[in-house]
Amino acid sequence: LFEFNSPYSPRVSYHFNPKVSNYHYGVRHPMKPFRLMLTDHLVSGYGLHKIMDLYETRSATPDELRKFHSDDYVKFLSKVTPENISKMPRGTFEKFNIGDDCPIFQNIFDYSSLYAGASLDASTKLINDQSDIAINWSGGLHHAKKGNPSGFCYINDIVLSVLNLLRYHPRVLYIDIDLHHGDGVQEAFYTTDRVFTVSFHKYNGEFFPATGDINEIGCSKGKHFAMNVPLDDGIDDESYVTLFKSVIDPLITTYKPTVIIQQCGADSLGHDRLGCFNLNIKAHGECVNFVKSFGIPMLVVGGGGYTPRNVSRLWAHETGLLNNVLLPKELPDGLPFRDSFGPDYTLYPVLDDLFENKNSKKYLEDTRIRCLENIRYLQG
Ligand code: TV7
Ligand code: ZN
Repeated sequence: LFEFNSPYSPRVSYHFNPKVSNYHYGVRHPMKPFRLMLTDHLVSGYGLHKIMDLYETRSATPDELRKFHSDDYVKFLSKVTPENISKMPRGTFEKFNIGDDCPIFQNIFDYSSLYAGASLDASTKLINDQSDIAINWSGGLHHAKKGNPSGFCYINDIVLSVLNLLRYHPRVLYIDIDLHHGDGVQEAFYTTDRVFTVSFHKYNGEFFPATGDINEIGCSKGKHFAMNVPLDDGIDDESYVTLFKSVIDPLITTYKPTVIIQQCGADSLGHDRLGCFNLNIKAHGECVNFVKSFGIPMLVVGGGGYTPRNVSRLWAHETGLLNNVLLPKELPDGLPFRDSFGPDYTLYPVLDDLFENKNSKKYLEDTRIRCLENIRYLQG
């Protein structure tokens, strides 16, 4: 492995459970937990498992889920099956937002408890100072609400982890680079100054979940402790990374978080099945590496990502970066599912130029200035 020079050599823990990749949302559903298996194969194929602490994770308990989610929702999720859903009281579908986005599939509660348990384990490693960076690629399901699932997310593992971290950390910074707005996390901490949430996402007032306007900045004690960076189709590497760094640098320096959670949704990459941005793997990774460079304890989670081969490429690359390793473009020998990575069979295929960049220089500059103004309020 080629280690690059860095003044910071974090202790990295990797939290995974091979079982999570076996659940199915349904044949036509874009969310494929199978992408996690591809990711784990790339990570171990490149030998990264030898330089990190590996933890096979446990399920979160119903009591742990209830730290954020309502009693009746946790009970519903633990009881519901594809067979009994039709026999539930009238109004159940509507009440719990069940439908195409959030279907009831086999063992849905085991799936949700597993990815949530992994994020909880990872956050506990940070609290106990047993690692500097804890990774859970199966987590990052940022849309789930207190009383219902939303946008492919059933349990909000991020909110649960933030609540866990808040027991010991005075200030938590949440950074979300998924294509979609991190609405569930923003909503949960909208009125507190102990959690700063910032989300970069596609926004036009309609695109799911239709929130994340630049004017959403938090309220009461939380006013100025939420930030939204709405973007249009086709944003490219240079504009995204420049904007990201120019906002995150003063934000970290001013807010002085004691711990950072970064959601690394891979649907902001070019060529994503549900996406409309033009980011390449290295640009997305540069955002993660930039946050790492501050040397603050980090919980790193996954999120969206609907072209499985690119999701796994991205998260393997980012696992490398977090370990001060730049993975070579040649895929490891004997990689299971090698066929998935054709026709180029490399780690860094070109993913740009599908969408015209609709973010003008002027729009990006205005957005940057609005964000910096929001940060200035923190100093007062
Ligand atoms: C974190 N976009 C989650 C992102 C959640 C996005 C949506 C779909 C979709 C669902 C399918 C499907 C799809 C081709 C794409 C308004 C609707 C339109 C359902 C068909 N194909 C994350 C959620 C988003 C389900 N939802 O941030 C089964 O696209 O736009 C919507 C809502 C109503 C419901 N219909 C879509 O990345 C993990 N859903 C095919 C089969
Ligand atoms: Zn998304």
